[in-house]
Amino acid sequence: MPKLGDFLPRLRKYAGKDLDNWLTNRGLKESDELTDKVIQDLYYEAAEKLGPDEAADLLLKVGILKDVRRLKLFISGNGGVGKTSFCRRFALGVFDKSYKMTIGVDFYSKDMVIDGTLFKLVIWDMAGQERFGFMRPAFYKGCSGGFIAFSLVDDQSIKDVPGWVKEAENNIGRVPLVLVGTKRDLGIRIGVDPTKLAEELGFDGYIETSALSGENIEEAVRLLVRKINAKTQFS
Ligand SMILES: Nc1nc2c(ncn2[C@@H]2O[C@H](COP(=O)(O)OP(=O)(O)OP(=O)(O)O)[C@@H](O)[C@H]2O)c(=O)[nH]1
Ligand SMILES: [Mg+2]
Repeated sequence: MPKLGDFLPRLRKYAGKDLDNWLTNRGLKESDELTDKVIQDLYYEAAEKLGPDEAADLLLKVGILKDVRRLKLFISGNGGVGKTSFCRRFALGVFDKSYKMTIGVDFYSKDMVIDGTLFKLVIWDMAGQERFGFMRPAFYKGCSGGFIAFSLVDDQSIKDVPGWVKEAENNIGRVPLVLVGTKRDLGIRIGVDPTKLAEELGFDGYIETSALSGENIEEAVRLLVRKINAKTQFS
């Protein structure tokens, strides 16, 4: 794997003396391997100084980033399973114990480096309550893939997963879908085997998460983005 130091001379041509501050602010060293995390830290630091677009352009130009892609994703599933909590943990790094039902739809953005590419992600957080069903179709439009969430401690929520798959398919056809079992920190209390269900319904993956602890939240996003990338790379 290449090292950060391999790219610093070129980067310095554009960033000048500021570069040393960027590195120290994030605790980055020349000897660091160029992992997604290192690239992401450098990008965020550069974005603070130059703005996100210029920072991305710069890292592309010097060959640290392979590509920049924008993706729109959605998360659906029954009311109260933890969709908003998933998004807030992912995009903002926070968790809230109280429940504020989503009215209609909300969205969360985050830039994430995956396999050397900067993904500018927007996740549309759909309200799960029945009464908002009429609003959701408009928001599936343009999504490259999505999460369908159920709670690992709510049996009804996993029973309703096929309905959510159908709703997504009716609105955007077949796109990569990842099944997300939420609230893993509370244990497992469901009568359906999620791995089997995911296979039967043609999901592209299944993952268990906790927005409370943060477990597997980034991994879930990485899983979905990789599936989308693999399917769209050659089309
Ligand atoms: N222990 C635990 N509680 C969670 C977790 N995720 C969400 N919750 C709680 O579950 C409740 C509902 O979470 P939300 O994220 O608002 O659920 P939602 O799916 O967005 O609900 P709607 O907007 O009505 O569709 C809140 O009280 C959260 O604090 C988790 O990982 N662990
Ligand atoms: Mg919500």
